[in-house]
Amino acid sequence: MKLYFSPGSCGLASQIALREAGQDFELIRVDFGTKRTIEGDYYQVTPKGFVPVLKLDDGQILTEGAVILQWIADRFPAKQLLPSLDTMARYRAMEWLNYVATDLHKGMAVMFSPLVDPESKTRFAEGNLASRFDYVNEHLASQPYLLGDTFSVADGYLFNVLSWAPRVNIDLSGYTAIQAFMARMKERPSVRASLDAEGVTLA
Ligand SMILES: N[C@@H](CCC(=O)N[C@@H](CS)C(=O)NCC(=O)O)C(=O)O
Repeated sequence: MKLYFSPGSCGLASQIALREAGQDFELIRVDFGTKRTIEGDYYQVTPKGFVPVLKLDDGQILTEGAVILQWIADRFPAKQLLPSLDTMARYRAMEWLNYVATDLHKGMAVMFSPLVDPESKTRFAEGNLASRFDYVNEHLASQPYLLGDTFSVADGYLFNVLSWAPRVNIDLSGYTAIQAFMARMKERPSVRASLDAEGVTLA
């Protein structure tokens, strides 16, 4: 398998999931500025031009982070990275994956956008994102991981997205359960190895 990524972006969650699944994979770095990799034009890999992309051993391309995470969990079920299909617990997991992908990931993306002025970003963080952080913080106050007592790929995605906060001047220090979650995640060998592989150091 090949995982196409760019350091510090949303491919980290897929890498964490592959490591949690105990899989070997090749990391291919995408230059966002040129949309090129060591292999050439990234648009030949995916016309979307986005990371993450997982290239499967049979050559098929899988896009959309939340879907890649589910593929990894379902492909390696012994690792129990998500509840089984056809259980209500699985739909709870999908609720979280969707929430992280849409409300959090794409919300945080606003904070990176060169199309949005700094004042609007501040208003957006206070008027939109803060309530999302409140919700996550309250949820994590009573359990160590999003789905309960054990890690799932949704946790890797949440960690990935929340780790961007200092880069966009969002202060999460007042959210004590989120802080504990981030510290817990940083202790996981999969997370450490993924950050190292990307050459990313978190504050
Ligand atoms: N819908 C996609 C969005 C992925 C996405 O937003 N990727 C960003 C990085 S976090 C990207 O590749 N941006 C390319 C660019 O900025 O040039 C998914 O959920 O996987």
